[in-house]
Amino acid sequence: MPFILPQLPYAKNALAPHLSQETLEFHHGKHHQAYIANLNNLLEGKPEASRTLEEIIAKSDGPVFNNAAQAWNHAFYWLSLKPNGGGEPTGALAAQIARDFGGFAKFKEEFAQAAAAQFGSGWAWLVWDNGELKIVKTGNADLPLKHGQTALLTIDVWEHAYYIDYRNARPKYIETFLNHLANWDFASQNFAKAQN
Ligand code: MN3
Repeated sequence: MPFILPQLPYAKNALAPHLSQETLEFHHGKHHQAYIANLNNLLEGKPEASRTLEEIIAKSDGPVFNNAAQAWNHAFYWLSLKPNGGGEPTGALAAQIARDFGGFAKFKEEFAQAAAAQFGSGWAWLVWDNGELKIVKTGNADLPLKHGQTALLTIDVWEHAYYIDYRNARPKYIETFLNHLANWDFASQNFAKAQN
């Protein structure tokens, strides 16, 4: 059964004006779609084709890893965004952020810094790692799963994620993600699952 492009959890214009319909059409409809198509082509007729994305990511490298990881990363990224997102988490995740970063303002600052400092293409993540929250950045297709960490929230900082709407202004895109798009409900669900 070939891998299928997951549907966006909102309409293509639902994140405007922060991320335009055009960005979502290209980013989801072309870039994410291409990773899925490449992965299906690479795995055609091979035993890995029946494995889960996570299993393939754990055991592969090279082009198979790159396309499988990007398929996973993008599915996770779409869920890390929501219309009228941003703001602050509540409950257990908020308490843990206070414990591990010294407050949400500090978290926000460190997250924005990591996302801006990722040289070239990649991702910034909030992860659960060995009983503590951390902010990590990964290059190209690399992801927390490959390093024994549990992803809670991510921002895609490949240029294709923001160039249509923000041109070269990555910090502005990151600020907008934190203030208007970040899906803290999703991050809290991931945090709760990681506790079990
Ligand atoms: Mn992308």
